[in-house]
Amino acid sequence: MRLPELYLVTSNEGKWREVRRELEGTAEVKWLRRKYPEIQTGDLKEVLAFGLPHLYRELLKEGFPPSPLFADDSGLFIDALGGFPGVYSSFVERTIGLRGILKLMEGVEERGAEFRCVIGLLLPGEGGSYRMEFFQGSSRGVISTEERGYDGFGYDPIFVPFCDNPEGLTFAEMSTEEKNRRSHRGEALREMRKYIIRELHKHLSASVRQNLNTEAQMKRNEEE
Ligand code: ITT
Repeated sequence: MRLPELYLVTSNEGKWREVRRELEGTAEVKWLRRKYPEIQTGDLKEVLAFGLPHLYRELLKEGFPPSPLFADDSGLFIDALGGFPGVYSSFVERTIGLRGILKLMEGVEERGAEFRCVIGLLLPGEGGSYRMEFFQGSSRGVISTEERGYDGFGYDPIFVPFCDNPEGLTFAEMSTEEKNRRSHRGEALREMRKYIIRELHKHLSASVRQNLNTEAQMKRNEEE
Protein backbone atom coordinates (compact mmCIF):
# COMPACT_ATOMS: atom_id res chain seq x y z
CA MET A 1 0.00 0.00 0.00
CA ARG A 2 1.26 3.51 -0.82
CA LEU A 3 1.69 5.57 2.34
CA PRO A 4 0.52 9.19 2.60
CA GLU A 5 3.33 11.70 2.09
CA LEU A 6 3.70 14.34 4.78
CA TYR A 7 6.25 17.13 5.03
CA LEU A 8 7.70 17.80 8.47
CA VAL A 9 8.64 21.47 8.80
CA THR A 10 11.51 21.92 11.23
CA SER A 11 15.03 23.25 11.45
CA ASN A 12 15.77 20.77 14.23
CA GLU A 13 17.43 17.50 13.20
CA GLY A 14 16.66 15.86 16.55
CA LYS A 15 12.92 16.28 15.97
CA TRP A 16 13.28 14.89 12.45
CA ARG A 17 14.95 11.73 13.84
CA GLU A 18 12.23 11.15 16.43
CA VAL A 19 9.33 11.86 14.07
CA ARG A 20 10.67 9.67 11.27
CA ARG A 21 11.15 6.77 13.66
CA GLU A 22 7.69 7.06 15.26
CA LEU A 23 5.79 7.34 11.95
CA GLU A 24 7.71 4.57 10.17
CA GLY A 25 5.18 2.38 8.36
CA THR A 26 2.35 4.93 8.80
CA ALA A 27 3.41 7.80 6.55
CA GLU A 28 6.25 8.70 4.26
CA VAL A 29 7.73 11.66 6.08
CA LYS A 30 9.86 14.15 4.16
CA TRP A 31 11.96 16.79 5.85
CA LEU A 32 11.22 20.39 4.86
CA ARG A 33 14.02 22.36 6.49
CA ARG A 34 12.26 25.72 6.71
CA LYS A 35 11.34 28.20 9.41
CA TYR A 36 7.82 29.56 9.87
CA PRO A 37 7.02 32.85 11.65
CA GLU A 38 6.60 32.21 15.40
CA ILE A 39 4.30 34.76 17.04
CA GLN A 40 4.81 35.66 20.71
CA THR A 41 2.00 33.99 22.65
CA GLY A 42 1.71 31.81 25.72
CA ASP A 43 -0.10 29.16 23.67
CA LEU A 44 1.93 26.62 21.62
CA LYS A 45 -1.12 25.84 19.43
CA GLU A 46 -1.55 29.49 18.39
CA VAL A 47 2.05 29.56 17.17
CA LEU A 48 1.28 26.75 14.71
CA ALA A 49 -2.21 27.99 13.79
CA PHE A 50 -0.59 31.20 12.54
CA GLY A 51 2.83 30.00 11.36
CA LEU A 52 2.00 26.91 9.28
CA PRO A 53 -0.66 28.52 7.01
CA HIS A 54 1.73 31.44 6.51
CA LEU A 55 4.45 29.07 5.32
CA TYR A 56 1.93 27.09 3.24
CA ARG A 57 0.90 30.23 1.30
CA GLU A 58 4.56 31.09 0.73
CA LEU A 59 5.25 27.59 -0.59
CA LEU A 60 2.29 27.76 -3.00
CA LYS A 61 3.60 31.09 -4.36
CA GLU A 62 6.97 29.41 -4.91
CA GLY A 63 5.24 26.69 -6.97
CA PHE A 64 5.42 23.93 -4.34
CA PRO A 65 2.57 21.42 -4.99
CA PRO A 66 -0.21 21.49 -2.32
CA SER A 67 0.89 18.81 0.16
CA PRO A 68 0.14 17.99 3.81
CA LEU A 69 2.56 19.79 6.15
CA PHE A 70 3.09 19.37 9.85
CA ALA A 71 5.25 20.96 12.52
CA ASP A 72 5.64 20.67 16.27
CA ASP A 73 6.07 23.39 18.81
CA SER A 74 7.42 22.25 22.15
CA GLY A 75 8.66 23.71 25.38
CA LEU A 76 9.93 22.85 28.85
CA PHE A 77 7.80 24.21 31.72
CA ILE A 78 9.51 24.18 35.13
CA ASP A 79 7.14 24.34 38.14
CA ALA A 80 9.51 26.18 40.52
CA LEU A 81 10.17 28.84 37.86
CA GLY A 82 6.48 29.53 37.23
CA GLY A 83 6.51 27.62 33.94
CA PHE A 84 9.73 29.23 32.66
CA PRO A 85 11.27 28.82 30.07
CA GLY A 86 7.99 27.54 28.47
CA VAL A 87 7.30 29.36 25.22
CA TYR A 88 10.75 30.98 25.51
CA SER A 89 12.54 27.59 25.58
CA SER A 90 14.35 28.14 22.31
CA PHE A 91 15.65 31.60 23.23
CA VAL A 92 16.68 30.43 26.71
CA GLU A 93 18.56 27.43 25.34
CA ARG A 94 20.48 29.70 22.96
CA THR A 95 21.29 32.28 25.65
CA ILE A 96 21.74 30.99 29.23
CA GLY A 97 21.66 27.35 28.08
CA LEU A 98 21.24 24.22 30.20
CA ARG A 99 23.91 25.45 32.62
CA GLY A 100 21.92 28.62 33.18
CA ILE A 101 18.80 26.60 33.99
CA LEU A 102 20.74 24.38 36.42
CA LYS A 103 22.10 27.53 38.07
CA LEU A 104 18.58 28.95 38.48
CA MET A 105 17.59 25.61 40.05
CA GLU A 106 20.53 25.48 42.51
CA GLY A 107 19.27 24.65 46.00
CA VAL A 108 15.69 24.23 44.73
CA GLU A 109 14.15 21.05 46.14
CA GLU A 110 10.87 21.07 44.22
CA ARG A 111 12.26 20.11 40.77
CA GLY A 112 9.06 19.09 38.95
CA ALA A 113 8.79 20.01 35.26
CA GLU A 114 6.84 19.17 32.16
CA PHE A 115 7.64 18.98 28.48
CA ARG A 116 4.69 19.93 26.28
CA CYS A 117 4.31 19.38 22.57
CA VAL A 118 1.64 20.45 20.09
CA ILE A 119 1.67 19.16 16.53
CA GLY A 120 -0.20 21.10 13.84
CA LEU A 121 -1.10 19.21 10.67
CA LEU A 122 -2.16 21.30 7.66
CA LEU A 123 -4.21 19.46 5.05
CA PRO A 124 -4.58 21.18 1.68
CA GLY A 125 -8.01 21.61 0.10
CA GLU A 126 -9.26 23.02 -3.20
CA GLY A 127 -7.97 26.35 -4.58
CA GLY A 128 -5.42 27.17 -1.87
CA SER A 129 -7.79 26.34 1.01
CA TYR A 130 -6.70 24.13 3.88
CA ARG A 131 -7.78 22.77 7.22
CA MET A 132 -5.77 22.12 10.35
CA GLU A 133 -5.74 19.37 12.95
CA PHE A 134 -3.85 19.51 16.27
CA PHE A 135 -2.38 16.76 18.46
CA GLN A 136 -0.92 17.20 21.93
CA GLY A 137 1.41 15.36 24.25
CA SER A 138 3.12 15.99 27.57
CA SER A 139 5.72 14.34 29.72
CA ARG A 140 6.17 14.97 33.44
CA GLY A 141 9.43 14.57 35.27
CA VAL A 142 12.10 16.42 37.23
CA ILE A 143 15.10 18.60 36.41
CA SER A 144 18.31 16.74 37.26
CA THR A 145 21.08 18.39 39.26
CA GLU A 146 23.64 17.90 36.48
CA GLU A 147 23.72 17.22 32.73
CA ARG A 148 23.70 13.51 31.85
CA GLY A 149 23.79 11.68 28.50
CA TYR A 150 24.69 12.51 24.91
CA ASP A 151 21.67 11.42 22.86
CA GLY A 152 18.60 13.49 22.00
CA PHE A 153 18.82 17.28 21.82
CA GLY A 154 17.97 20.52 23.59
CA TYR A 155 17.06 20.06 27.26
CA ASP A 156 17.22 16.25 27.15
CA PRO A 157 20.40 16.01 29.33
CA ILE A 158 18.63 17.69 32.30
CA PHE A 159 15.15 16.13 32.09
CA VAL A 160 14.32 12.89 33.95
CA PRO A 161 10.85 11.64 32.90
CA PHE A 162 8.74 9.82 35.50
CA CYS A 163 7.10 7.42 33.07
CA ASP A 164 8.48 3.87 33.30
CA ASN A 165 11.93 5.06 34.37
CA PRO A 166 13.05 3.24 37.55
CA GLU A 167 16.73 4.01 36.86
CA GLY A 168 16.08 7.75 36.71
CA LEU A 169 17.66 8.22 33.27
CA THR A 170 17.53 11.55 31.48
CA PHE A 171 16.05 11.63 27.96
CA ALA A 172 19.63 12.08 26.71
CA GLU A 173 20.56 8.69 28.22
CA MET A 174 17.85 6.94 26.17
CA SER A 175 17.72 5.74 22.58
CA THR A 176 15.30 7.45 20.17
CA GLU A 177 12.75 4.62 20.62
CA GLU A 178 13.04 4.73 24.43
CA LYS A 179 12.57 8.52 24.46
CA ASN A 180 9.64 8.36 22.01
CA ARG A 181 7.88 5.80 24.19
CA ARG A 182 7.92 8.22 27.16
CA SER A 183 8.01 11.65 25.57
CA HIS A 184 5.62 14.54 24.86
CA ARG A 185 6.45 14.29 21.15
CA GLY A 186 5.96 10.51 21.09
CA GLU A 187 2.52 10.92 22.67
CA ALA A 188 1.45 13.66 20.21
CA LEU A 189 2.79 11.60 17.28
CA ARG A 190 0.81 8.53 18.36
CA GLU A 191 -2.35 10.69 18.40
CA MET A 192 -1.49 11.93 14.92
CA ARG A 193 -0.79 8.39 13.77
CA LYS A 194 -4.31 7.30 14.83
CA TYR A 195 -5.74 10.21 12.84
CA ILE A 196 -3.67 9.34 9.74
CA ILE A 197 -4.80 5.73 9.87
CA ARG A 198 -8.43 6.73 10.38
CA GLU A 199 -8.66 9.62 7.87
CA LEU A 200 -5.82 9.74 5.36
CA HIS A 201 -5.65 6.03 4.64
CA LYS A 202 -9.43 6.08 4.15
CA HIS A 203 -9.14 8.93 1.58
CA LEU A 204 -6.16 7.26 0.01
CA SER A 205 -7.97 3.98 -0.44
CA ALA A 206 -10.99 5.91 -1.76
CA SER A 207 -8.80 7.51 -4.43
CA VAL A 208 -7.14 4.16 -5.18
CA ARG A 209 -10.66 2.67 -5.52
CA GLN A 210 -11.63 5.50 -7.85
CA ASN A 211 -8.51 4.90 -10.00
CA LEU A 212 -9.37 1.20 -10.18
CA ASN A 213 -12.97 2.03 -11.21
CA THR A 214 -11.72 4.42 -13.90
CA GLU A 215 -9.33 1.77 -15.21
CA ALA A 216 -12.12 -0.83 -15.29
CA GLN A 217 -14.43 1.62 -17.09
CA MET A 218 -11.73 2.38 -19.69
CA LYS A 219 -11.22 -1.33 -20.24
CA ARG A 220 -14.96 -1.83 -20.73
CA ASN A 221 -15.05 1.11 -23.18
CA GLU A 222 -12.20 -0.44 -25.14
CA GLU A 223 -13.98 -3.81 -25.28
CA GLU A 224 -17.29 -2.29 -26.48
P1 ITT B 1 11.73 24.16 14.95
O1 ITT B 1 10.86 25.28 15.54
O2 ITT B 1 12.45 24.57 13.71
O3 ITT B 1 11.00 22.87 14.83
P2 ITT B 1 13.10 24.38 17.53
O4 ITT B 1 14.28 23.65 18.10
O5 ITT B 1 13.13 25.88 17.60
O6 ITT B 1 12.90 23.86 16.01
P3 ITT B 1 10.81 24.34 19.34
O7 ITT B 1 10.53 25.78 19.18
O8 ITT B 1 9.67 23.40 19.37
O9 ITT B 1 11.78 23.81 18.18
O10 ITT B 1 11.67 24.06 20.63
C1 ITT B 1 11.79 24.99 21.69
C2 ITT B 1 12.99 24.63 22.53
O11 ITT B 1 12.69 23.44 23.27
C3 ITT B 1 14.26 24.36 21.75
O12 ITT B 1 15.32 24.93 22.50
C4 ITT B 1 14.37 22.85 21.72
O13 ITT B 1 15.73 22.43 21.70
C5 ITT B 1 13.69 22.46 23.02
N1 ITT B 1 13.01 21.16 22.87
C6 ITT B 1 11.90 20.91 22.14
N2 ITT B 1 11.59 19.60 22.18
C7 ITT B 1 12.53 19.03 22.97
C8 ITT B 1 12.79 17.71 23.37
O14 ITT B 1 12.02 16.70 22.95
N3 ITT B 1 13.83 17.49 24.16
C9 ITT B 1 14.63 18.48 24.56
N4 ITT B 1 14.49 19.76 24.21
C10 ITT B 1 13.44 20.04 23.42
